[in-house]
Amino acid sequence: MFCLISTLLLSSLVSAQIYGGGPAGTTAAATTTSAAAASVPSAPADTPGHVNIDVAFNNGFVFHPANVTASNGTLVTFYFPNNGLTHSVTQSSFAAPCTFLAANGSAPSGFDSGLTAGTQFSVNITDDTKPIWFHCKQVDHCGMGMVGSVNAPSTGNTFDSFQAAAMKIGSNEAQETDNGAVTGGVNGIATAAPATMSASASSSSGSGSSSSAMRLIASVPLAMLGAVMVVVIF
Ligand SMILES: *[C@@H]1O[C@H](CO)[C@@H](O)[C@H](O)[C@H]1NC(C)=O
Ligand SMILES: *[C@@H]1O[C@H](CO)[C@@H](O)[C@H](O)[C@H]1NC(C)=O
Ligand SMILES: *[C@@H]1O[C@H](CO)[C@@H](O)[C@H](O)[C@H]1NC(C)=O
Ligand SMILES: *[C@@H]1O[C@H](CO)[C@@H](O)[C@H](O)[C@H]1NC(C)=O
Ligand SMILES: [Cu+2]
Repeated sequence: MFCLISTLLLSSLVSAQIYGGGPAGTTAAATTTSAAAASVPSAPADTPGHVNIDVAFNNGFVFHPANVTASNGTLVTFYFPNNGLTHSVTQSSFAAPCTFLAANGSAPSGFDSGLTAGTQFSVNITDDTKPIWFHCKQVDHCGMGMVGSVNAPSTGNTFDSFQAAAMKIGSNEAQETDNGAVTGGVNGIATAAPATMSASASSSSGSGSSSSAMRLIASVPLAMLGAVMVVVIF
């Protein structure tokens, strides 16, 4: 009888854990997701000199955060998920949100990660007094509002009006060619093409190590619960 009750109790615990049925289950489910996502780049918390942005956050057509402030010398790093769909961080202009910023006279072209997945891509801010506008060049993403800005003004040409302009283009967005990564940029410089991120690469950026460690620790109670379950049932 006692054994039956504990088994029932445990199975409800386990299903709560799998389906996120209860408060404890929700936490456990979230932990499982993070642990499983360890091979998928996910933006760590910002640290001094590093601003981190999730691309396609929660599988949405968004950058998260989409509007950031970053001073000269700050490395803004984009984390691309590896979920079967490629995205890009492609510099554009306020006037043409969904169009790659081409070179013009002595002005260099914008940066472009090119369409990519499971990688990270960094832009070093070189003039924080001027805004950087960017979008995702994947078909229709820009027109769905997948745009972002660095150091956008709080009035006038704001991030909100930039995103509204992109969404006004909507599905009329011109399909862009993808020629891979373009380094360089205007008001910010990408020094390298997107690179595959490993757990150790994340640590060496100085900001990922603590969160990776926390994920490992957080996964321990889950394993223990599994062990306890096995002992009780068998
Ligand atoms: C950004 O570029 C500046 C100027 O080249 C350099 O001094 C700085 O170290 C770079 N920042 C990072 C985080 O690489
Ligand atoms: C190129 O730069 C000039 C001078 O700043 C500007 O008038 C012109 O509109 C620019 N062309 C494009 C295509 O942005
Ligand atoms: C950042 O660098 C740009 C270009 O050198 C410069 O014009 C600007 O004043 C710098 N920003 C600050 C806050 O010093
Ligand atoms: C975007 O960020 C800038 C600071 O970089 C801020 O001044 C502005 O208010 C923000 N705009 C929106 C719409 O959040
Ligand atoms: Cu996209």
